[in-house]
Amino acid sequence: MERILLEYPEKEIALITLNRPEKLNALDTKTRMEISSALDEVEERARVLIITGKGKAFAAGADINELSKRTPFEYIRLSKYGTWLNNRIENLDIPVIAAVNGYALGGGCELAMACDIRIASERAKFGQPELNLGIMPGVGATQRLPRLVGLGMAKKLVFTGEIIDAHEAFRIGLVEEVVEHERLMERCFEIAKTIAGKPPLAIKMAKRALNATRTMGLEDGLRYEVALASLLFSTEDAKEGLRAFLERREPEFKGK
Ligand code: CO8
Repeated sequence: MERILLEYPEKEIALITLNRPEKLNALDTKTRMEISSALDEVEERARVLIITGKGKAFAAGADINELSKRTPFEYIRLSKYGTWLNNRIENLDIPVIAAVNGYALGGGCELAMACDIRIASERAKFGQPELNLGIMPGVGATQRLPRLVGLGMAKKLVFTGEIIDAHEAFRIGLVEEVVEHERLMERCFEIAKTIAGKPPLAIKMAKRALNATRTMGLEDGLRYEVALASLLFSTEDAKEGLRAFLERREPEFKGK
């Protein structure tokens, strides 16, 4: 891998670091392909994934240099591939935490939004500045941003290209927590460890049910929740969790 680092710093916790700091981790096709192949491994080996960026950016967007060389026809493939990759992250069987260490702009903000949880350093900055370049968001922002911050706020950010700081991102619901820059990774690992201690099948089913809110109405979503919850109830982990509570001991989950 040239554009990313893939590590397992803690048991069952994977860390992907976008590693092209000299270009503010701009997301070119090579980077996206490396993320994609890392995901195949991570989904097998880890219970939680953290994505962050090296240097002063999480990712400053799609690689403008690469974009500028593409024909409209070639753009379709880029846009579809970036969208596919963000969907793959969103639908990964394990939770994904974005540790937003700096600029998360354009495609970088879209990548953060595809993650399940966003924790921002006080140095993080967010925005969808595509319109300044005469283009528009192409890998998810028009759909994910309104779902997180509301349609009006999403329109304001996309139409103005305004760059907002981490506290404003927290205020509007774009990130779940803001922490001191030095504590960013510590806090993300803290959350990751808590999640990794939960029964993995329950996490998987709960993530599926929660993600279904994107595509299902309330009635269908509630039916889907009943189906998944009923399936989960038949697992060994469910029996173990309930029994351990009654026996006043810590449960030992096996992912079965
Ligand atoms: N693409 C390529 N290179 C970049 C990018 C980028 N998005 N952002 C920064 N860089 C490069 C700079 O060109 C520079 O390289 P070099 O040193 O070789 O000249 C290096 O990174 C450092 O950048 P700056 O000198 O500009 O750093 P500053 O601290 O002065 O500024 C900013 C930081 C404000 C973040 C500034 O770099 C900036 O505005 N970057 C562009 C942000 C942007 O417009 N992002 C949106 C890109 S478009 C997009 O994401 C569309 C998504 C949909 C695409 C669908 C197909 C995949």
